[in-house]
Amino acid sequence: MAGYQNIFTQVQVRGPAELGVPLPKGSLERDGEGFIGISRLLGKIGNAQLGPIYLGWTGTLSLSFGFLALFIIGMNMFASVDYNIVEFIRQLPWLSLNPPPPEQGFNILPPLDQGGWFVITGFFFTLSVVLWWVRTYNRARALGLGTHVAWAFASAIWLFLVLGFLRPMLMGSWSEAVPYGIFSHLDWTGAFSITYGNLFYNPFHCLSIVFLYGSALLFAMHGATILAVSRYGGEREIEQITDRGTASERAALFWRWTMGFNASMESIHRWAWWFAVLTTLTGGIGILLTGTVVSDWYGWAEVHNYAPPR
Ligand code: 07D
Repeated sequence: MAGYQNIFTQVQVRGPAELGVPLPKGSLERDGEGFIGISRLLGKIGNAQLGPIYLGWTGTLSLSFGFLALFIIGMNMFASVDYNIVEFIRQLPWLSLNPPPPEQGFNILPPLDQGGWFVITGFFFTLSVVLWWVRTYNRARALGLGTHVAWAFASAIWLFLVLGFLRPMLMGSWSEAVPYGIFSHLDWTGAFSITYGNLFYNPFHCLSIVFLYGSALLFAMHGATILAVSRYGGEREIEQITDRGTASERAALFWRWTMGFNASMESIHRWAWWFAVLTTLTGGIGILLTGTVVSDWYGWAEVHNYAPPR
């Protein structure tokens, strides 16, 4: 029976590099010739061919600003251990570039050692993320696709901007922003929850968790279903949508018979898209309300008969 299961890709295509469709007028050239040297390993998890990649202006600028932001973060961390390389590596998980202290308020550019570097980093990091968004939009358009990836990404950017810019702005202080560091951002998260009376009682945090866990569950169900019917060619989804007796129909029947309802080959992807998008959309709303509208979520929950009175 085990022989019928498949977890890793079984079939690999081998041949000369495939360069894709011609680009629309006004596009730049793609970079690279298409590398197939390590195809067997890559082919286990996806397409065996690496590249060519389309970098274009937005891609190049986005990567440049992203590396610049990372470089500033790294150099500040390096300075904090007196440029000692051993200590830098040893303490890396605990090093941090922190936002300006409360005294600086929402000062547009505080002194460099008072969070100035943090604000500059945020500027470049945001530029990098936004340019990457433009790239996802433009690449989709150039291929004649819908822009669903870009809009899903925009939902994540919404939460990113709420955490690092919009909420600090509404609170009138950069000190509210999330620090750049491994443990420091985790500490920030823990302290945020405690400061505002336990984030578990923020209904938008609840919603965000529902969609996050729901996304994982849906992904597991869909991934497993398609693998289970791949012996009938189920991964060739489109050809299967309307025909009887296909892998697609078996997959649908499996769920209808086990839980009474089945998504369709099309709608399962809408389920996935909405669950992922709503994770960060509801999350951003929850964070934006915290400290601005609601300062104690447990207290809020008591008033709304959502938590038992203390
Ligand atoms: C952060 C935004 C998108 C990011 C972008 C950036 C790059 C490049 C690379 C620099 C992820 C792109 C940039 C790609 C970077 C380099 C090299 C998306 C982000 C565009 N919580 N909690 C959530 C759970 C608790 C707290 C969400 C669970 C405690 C705070 C999610 C539990 C406390 C915040 C979630 C739990 C607490 C959250 C995040 C359990 C204290 C948020 C969703 C079981 C620890 C965030 C409304 C996401 C939020 C958030 C889950 C517990 C605090 C659903 C399962 C009680 C402060 N929590 N949490 O997709 O939206 O993030 O809250 O205990 O801000 Mg929580």
